[in-house]
Amino acid sequence: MKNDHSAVLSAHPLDPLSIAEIEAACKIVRDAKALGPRCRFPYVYLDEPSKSEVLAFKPGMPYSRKAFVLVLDKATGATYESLVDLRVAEVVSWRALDTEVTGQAPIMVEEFDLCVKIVQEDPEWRAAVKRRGLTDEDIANVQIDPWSFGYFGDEERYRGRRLMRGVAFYRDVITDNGYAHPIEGLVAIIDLNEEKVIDLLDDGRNVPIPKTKRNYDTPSLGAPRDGLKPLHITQPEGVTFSVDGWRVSWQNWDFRVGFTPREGLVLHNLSYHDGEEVRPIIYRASVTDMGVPYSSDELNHFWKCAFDGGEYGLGRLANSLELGCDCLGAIRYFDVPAVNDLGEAFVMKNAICMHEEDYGTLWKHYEFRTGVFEMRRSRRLVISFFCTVANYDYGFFWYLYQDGTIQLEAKLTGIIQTAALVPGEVQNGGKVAADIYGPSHQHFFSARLHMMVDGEQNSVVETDFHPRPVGEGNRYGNVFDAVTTTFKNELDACREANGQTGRFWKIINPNVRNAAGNHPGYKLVAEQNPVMLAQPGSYFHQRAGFASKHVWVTRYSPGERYGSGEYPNQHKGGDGLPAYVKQNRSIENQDLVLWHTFGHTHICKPEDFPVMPVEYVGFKLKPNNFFAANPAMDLPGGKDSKSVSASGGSGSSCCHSAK
Ligand code: ABN
Ligand code: CU
Repeated sequence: MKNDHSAVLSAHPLDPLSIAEIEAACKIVRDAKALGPRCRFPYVYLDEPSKSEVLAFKPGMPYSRKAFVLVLDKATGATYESLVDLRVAEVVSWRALDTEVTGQAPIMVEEFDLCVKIVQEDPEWRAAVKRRGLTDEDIANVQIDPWSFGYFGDEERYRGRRLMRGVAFYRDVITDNGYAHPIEGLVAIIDLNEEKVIDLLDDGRNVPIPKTKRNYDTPSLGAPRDGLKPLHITQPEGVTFSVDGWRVSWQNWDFRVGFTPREGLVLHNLSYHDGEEVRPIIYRASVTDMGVPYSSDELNHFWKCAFDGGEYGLGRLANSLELGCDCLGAIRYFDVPAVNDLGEAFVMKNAICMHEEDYGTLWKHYEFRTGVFEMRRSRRLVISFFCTVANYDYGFFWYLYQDGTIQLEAKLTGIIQTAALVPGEVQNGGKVAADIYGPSHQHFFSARLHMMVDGEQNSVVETDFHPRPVGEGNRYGNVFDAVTTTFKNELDACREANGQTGRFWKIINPNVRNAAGNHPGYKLVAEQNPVMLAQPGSYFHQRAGFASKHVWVTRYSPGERYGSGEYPNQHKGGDGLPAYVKQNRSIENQDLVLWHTFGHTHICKPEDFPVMPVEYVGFKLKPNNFFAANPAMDLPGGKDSKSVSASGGSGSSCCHSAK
């Protein structure tokens, strides 16, 4: 590799771009393409090197270092994908997108503010809110939610434009919770590049604005309940994990932490030290999008179908946990280098949080005949981040356990989208207060698991349980059979969960056998499996096609990265998983990606308001024929267990930093 550019500060090909690399990438593109002042940088991230390069890498070896830079010229609406080779400080590829086909670049943070200004200044919109009883002074406090436009056919006046919808909420003072005061029946359609409202949709009903305050900031909540005694979690001897740059080792696990603006946290090269062997399990794991289609026919809501990953960016909107952490114990934070819309690098302080947690019983037995009593406590490593996408807050928590289990838990909290009740009308949603309801909706997460169980060639099998008919071999009617099929091609593997047959899926390595003669594998334990309720022909169904199945399996192809496709913003639909599997490639004994859709159908209720308690959704991957025995038999027990000690005494404070 020639000309090692001074900006390159990484130690491994998968390290996220450093601050210097981000700055260099933006400058190289800006200079090479003479970008004007209205050019923006919706994406700047590591262009991950090929899998073969990563797997062949050994410390000290040269490796490639490229940045993917998406440029949006607000003056013309032109959008360009570029690749910058940081080693030679050159733009090595530059391609204009036909955004009517590809979809628009994701919504940028500056467009959140821009949308408020554009709408608040629009004379027609001002007149419309005044008809609903607001004054000029009130308007400065009105909250405008910056909604992705969606797609509802090729209407001529919308074609080729970068659009957004603005929905309004009254606030008496700027710090009020606007979601308690929805302004119904009024939607502004904004051209973000022309910076103007191009359509104002007003149902003319002038529905009264709910005015009861439902604030949740500490002063508004008043005196808290009392009686809670301190609960301390301490690790007086320090933490069990070790961190080297972006690499983490803990209790036989080994992986690298990554982070992208769209997906947020990524786990790379997840492997397990099994005796002398380092056994790969997952090459790359992430949540590639989260789509939320709403169930409503109302003007303010019928078009709502947010892709919080692909349209907004789960990583880009990550919380900095500087202000107080969400986790207890000895925390190790990762600061994540990031970039703003102008191409200026900054550090997302404490964006990723990692710590250990006690998790109760791992294994236990009391041998009543001999009095032998053994139990081992379970501990898990938690790697997480939280993001806020306007009203909702999502936590993404990866857990690794000592028994080889891998888990992803998404935590859904924040504030529901609200609507004002029209007196005397029945609405499609759940009432949360006397004059407010929450339109029903679904949350669909698309996890992408590039599997590598004991090697690069894997297969996926599906098992259903069937009760065996009474007869020979089942005289008493108690026998059931497990029927297992191996998926051959991609179109065979677009599957739905089936509670009645107890269906499950395993990723196996058909080229290896364990001591019992079985192929080592990991079982996908699917937990929350809503199905897409929007009609198959609907725009929502087309645009969030990934949500029509719970499991998809694709042959690995580096360009197939997101369940909902590359650019869901204003995309007409059909991209992502439904397009990938149309190729119907062979998936038996191949380099495979397992995709899992999971989520939650949300019928709102008063308990969700003003801020909803966390709803947990996710999945597990459990070793199945992978280990020769319970891999946690060697855990220390009794007094040596190093596990939590409970006491009634006082302890030291929680939430301190791990070194
Ligand atoms: N949570 C989706 C969203 C984005 C922008 C504005 C409102 C809601
Ligand atoms: Cu919800």
